[in-house]
Amino acid sequence: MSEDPERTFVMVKPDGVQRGLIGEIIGRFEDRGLTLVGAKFVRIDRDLAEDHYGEHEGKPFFEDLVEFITSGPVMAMVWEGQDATRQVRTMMGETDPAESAPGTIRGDLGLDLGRNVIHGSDHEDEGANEREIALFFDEAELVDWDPIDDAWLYE
Ligand code: D4T
Repeated sequence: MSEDPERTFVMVKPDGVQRGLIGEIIGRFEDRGLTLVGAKFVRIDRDLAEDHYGEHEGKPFFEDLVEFITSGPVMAMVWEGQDATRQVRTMMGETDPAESAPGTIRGDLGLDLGRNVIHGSDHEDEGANEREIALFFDEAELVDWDPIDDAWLYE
């Protein structure tokens, strides 16, 4: 295991679910060497959506955002690994898929800002991980385990 493992919250949004991209996205994180420690396939209700996107309340796109994120099921996950939050954000690309580099999740799988396929906790927002993980998961729903390839992933 990494000397300094970190847990980060990731969610395949309703567009990613509807487009059948859950497997593709999970595969990218597995291939990178991150470890899945929690997963939940759920339909978010309005209260949870407003909590999750609280920082955007009052902005012009807030209503559409809440409407969209509650419009169908999402795949909520917790991934663990060295520098996991920042690495996941880099793998996701920019908020706007149109500005995202090829090779990133949004750069390969999306085109429109309002349909950007995936969410990951912001590594520049102190405490975002803990806050978002706690919104979606109880501690007992997160699984501590040791993948057999750890010794080959970390020096
Ligand atoms: P999320 O939170 O969905 O992972 O996206 P980001 O962390 O990359 O970006 P964000 O919080 O700034 O935006 C949240 C969400 O709102 C949509 N959005 C954003 C939008 O529809 N119009 C806009 O102008 C902005 C800035 C896209 C992502």
